[in-house]
Amino acid sequence: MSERIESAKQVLASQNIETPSWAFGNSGTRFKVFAQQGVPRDPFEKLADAAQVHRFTGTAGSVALHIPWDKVEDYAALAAHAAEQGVRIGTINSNTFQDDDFMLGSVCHPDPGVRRKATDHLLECVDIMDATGSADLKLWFADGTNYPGQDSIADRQDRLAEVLSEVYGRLGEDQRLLLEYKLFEPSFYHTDVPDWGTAYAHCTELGPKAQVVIDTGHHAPGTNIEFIVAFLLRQGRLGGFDFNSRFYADDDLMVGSADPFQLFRILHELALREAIGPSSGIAYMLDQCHNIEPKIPAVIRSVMNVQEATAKALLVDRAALEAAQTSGDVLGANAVLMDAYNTDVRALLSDLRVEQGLDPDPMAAYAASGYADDIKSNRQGGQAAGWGA
Ligand code: RM4
Ligand code: MN
Repeated sequence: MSERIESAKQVLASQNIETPSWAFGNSGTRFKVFAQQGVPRDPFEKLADAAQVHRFTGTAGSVALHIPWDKVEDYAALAAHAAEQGVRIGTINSNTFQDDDFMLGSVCHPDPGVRRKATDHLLECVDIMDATGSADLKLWFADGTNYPGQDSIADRQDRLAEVLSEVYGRLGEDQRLLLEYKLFEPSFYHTDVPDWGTAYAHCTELGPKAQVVIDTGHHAPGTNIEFIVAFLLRQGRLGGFDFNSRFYADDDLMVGSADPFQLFRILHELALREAIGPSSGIAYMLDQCHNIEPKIPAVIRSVMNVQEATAKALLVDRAALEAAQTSGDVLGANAVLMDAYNTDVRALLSDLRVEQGLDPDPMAAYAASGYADDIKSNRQGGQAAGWGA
């Protein structure tokens, strides 16, 4: 056991969990956005807040941007600002869901002019990646239809493939295209990239730099997400995660809050294949928004939830599991997994933080830092950042 604890700590020390810039801005439901005090007014302030998460957890060293929400004049200056704060700019997320022209879709739109506009936006995102040094372009499309007969489902697949291939061709040597899928919303009859199979098929057609992203909130209830993880890992097509928690749909709440056991099961598949550290090439990202809870501590808590699930997954006694599996010991195999899940890993993680020169309790350390009060008093005036819908 102590050997497993030591090697778990090593992996945990190398883990990076990317935070989303939009988690720090105001957000809400379609009913109401409850504005919070001290919210960032621009991407520079979002990066400063994200840096706090890294400061207290030591594991959130990169921050995803969303374009145009995080549009700035000078991306090199933004990257330099990130570095000054101790973080770096990670994935660039595209946004083809908020322009009036995209009412009937973006990359799948029947009008080639609208598709051109959407494609140009995606190409602009790659330009931004060049300026920020980002490796990943993350694509999520709100495309789909609401009514049978509204558009040709098959033609829309062709249009999608054509745009993806143009964007793929623009990627640099070390850049990747991460394709996200989502079952429904904002379209409810059909979605153009509804599931992992569709995303996988398009990625395979494109080439090795195209990979699938699993957003944990984008499935039908009851979907076995760990199966998708295992399948994509085996095929070398798992590009990353957008972690969050769902209870009904795409809730985007704190990862590991409603179903920590699901998060553990996902991380178990990854631990089995040594796919947790940065050398795995899998981007571990959060895609969350914090509507009623304070944002920075919510992101800190989320990072800690991922760390706890990871630690438990790393503690699985793999030799005992394999022995039980090969001998057909159903209950024994299940017990090995549950033993790890039921282990209290909080002390292990506190020890690791102390070894890393961090406070053992990131939530308390952040609360004591005074940062929350500082931003409340310093960020007066201006327009608080939000989803800009
Ligand atoms: C989408 C999708 C994308 C994210 C936006 C904010 O539902 O999950 O990853 O960029 O929301
Ligand atoms: Mn997402």
